[in-house]
Amino acid sequence: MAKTIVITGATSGFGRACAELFAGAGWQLVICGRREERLRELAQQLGGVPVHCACFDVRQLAEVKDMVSGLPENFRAVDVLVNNAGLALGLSPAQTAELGDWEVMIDTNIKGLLYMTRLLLPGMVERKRGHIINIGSIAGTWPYPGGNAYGATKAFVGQFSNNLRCDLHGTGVRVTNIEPGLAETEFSMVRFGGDKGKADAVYAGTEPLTAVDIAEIVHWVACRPAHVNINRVEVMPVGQSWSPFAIDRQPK
Ligand code: NDP
Ligand code: 8X3
Repeated sequence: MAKTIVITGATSGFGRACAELFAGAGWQLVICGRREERLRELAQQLGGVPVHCACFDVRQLAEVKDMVSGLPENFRAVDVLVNNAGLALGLSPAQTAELGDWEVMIDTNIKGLLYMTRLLLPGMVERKRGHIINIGSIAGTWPYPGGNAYGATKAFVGQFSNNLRCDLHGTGVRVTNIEPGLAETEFSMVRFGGDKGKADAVYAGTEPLTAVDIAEIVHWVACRPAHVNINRVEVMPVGQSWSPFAIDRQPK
């Protein structure tokens, strides 16, 4: 029987690439996002495998509950949940950042991920199989100017993933945190409020990761033998590495 994967944020970027790759590998899919039109188009394009479209906002617990309780019978035994829906808003320093942006990032990247995980885990534990694959970020480990609340939400995702491993000890349920670096998707358009010039500048003159690069990692992680748990994967493009610490030098 085909395995079932639930992918949040399937309307774009990593999530969409995951949907295409897993569908090609014969999995049946629950594709999630707020933009219904995009979900419908994607479902049509995937063809061949059973696809259930779930249009909802991960920040709304009631909507997440409705989605889970409304899963069609043949999609209920979820094998893999990819907690991918997420975003960064703004790149301002903490002292001038919009509090509202911080709240949206916390509600989406942290609370949305918690809701999805908490509601789908009991079934996985009962079936003694399942896999939570979280999409964290290098920003959860490595600080950068303007990364403030975004990076902190991804640090949460990393430690929550580790703690899940402890709670799920002995259940057979696996947990992985994938931590990508610079990757070209709609991420920067969202971060800069639709400013294409600013978004393009993020990727100018370098070769970033692609959504397919990340989907291939998600697929590899999900397809390891049942006794193998990949705890975390940190991945950057070759053209991205670390810089020296910033030193504030004042005139004598
Ligand atoms: P995209 O902007 O291309 O995709 C983000 C997806 O998240 C969209 O499908 C969007 O769907 C969904 N989403 C956002 N908010 C909500 C919400 N409230 N409810 C439901 N779905 C939501 O970006 P990426 O593919 O790059 O991002 C995917 C994940 O990867 C994010 O968690 C991001 O933080 C992380 N990441 C990205 C990196 C990058 O450089 N691109 C690097 C490291 C991590 P819709 O708008 O239709 O709801
Ligand atoms: C996205 C990668 O470095 O822009 O999580 O924060 S970064």
